[in-house]
Amino acid sequence: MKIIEHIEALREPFPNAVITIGNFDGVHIGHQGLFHEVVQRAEALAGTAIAMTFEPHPLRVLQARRKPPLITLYEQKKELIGRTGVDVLICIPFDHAFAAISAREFVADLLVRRIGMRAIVVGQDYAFGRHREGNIHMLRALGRELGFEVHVTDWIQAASLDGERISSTRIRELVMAGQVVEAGRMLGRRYQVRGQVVAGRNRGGKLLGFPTANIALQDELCPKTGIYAVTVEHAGRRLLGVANIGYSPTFEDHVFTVEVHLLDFHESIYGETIRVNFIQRIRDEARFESLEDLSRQIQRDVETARRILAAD
Ligand code: RBF
Ligand code: MG
Repeated sequence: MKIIEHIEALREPFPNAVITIGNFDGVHIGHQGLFHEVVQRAEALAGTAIAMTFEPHPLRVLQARRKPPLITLYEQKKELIGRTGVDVLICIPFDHAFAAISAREFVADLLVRRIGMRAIVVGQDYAFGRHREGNIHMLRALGRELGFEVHVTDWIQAASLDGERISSTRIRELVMAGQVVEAGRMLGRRYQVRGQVVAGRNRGGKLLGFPTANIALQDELCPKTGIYAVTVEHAGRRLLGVANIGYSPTFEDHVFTVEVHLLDFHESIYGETIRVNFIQRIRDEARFESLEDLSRQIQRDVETARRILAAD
């Protein structure tokens, strides 16, 4: 997939461009359906499948106070869109100047003249341009005038799960409630966070017999506090682990940490970036009367995690 991150890099139109446009936070199964349709329509035209997105998220620029935590940061979003078969990802640097462009200019100048759009695939509630003044009705009128097809799909609605509508908002709620299995079904993959392994208090190994890799999260959306069975991706390897998210209430310092005890792993990975996939929540954090009690519970968590991960 070719990635274009500056409008100036759009030198000439793409052959028979089929486009979809959105924020695609989470790249969930509804978004994936949309990309699939774009790829198929582009193939039918021997054309180019294009996804357009914005960075930073427009709400961050326009309504800095309303700031839902992103499910997928840009780096992960690029990787996920890259796997859908789309040929080109155009990421528009979003700022107030871009937000001020009229709906008509956005379509006529950017999409049609510069990108070469022949067809657009959008969801039913699609709105675009200054003050979201452009809607499906206007898009269809522009399509007749400027010569492109408009395909309104209900992928997002169609891709419901047990009758529940899939949305980025719902996925955020599920992750924040610790319901990582349900979130994963809507994402079409496990919920993942990334971060660097940093020095912790050096307590887990010495006091409890369970050393942990403490993670400085890059991601904004962190699952509810508690213990989870996880898989960890590190340098192309897939490791198994059990994660603890929270304040370790057995101790007095009450520092929020995200840490993973890796199973059957004895290397030092300080400073390296790992990816943690949440498979299943095991329990809430608890306060223990003694270190021995906590240690015994962690041993049970390790066994529970092994069972969950073996079945996964
Ligand atoms: N600390 C607690 O105070 N309560 C817990 O219930 C608890 N559960 C844990 C479960 C696992 C699987 C792991 C790896 C750690 C857990 N911890 C818990 C955190 C532990 O106190 C911490 O790793 C050490 O104190 C090192 O910072
Ligand atoms: Mg640690």
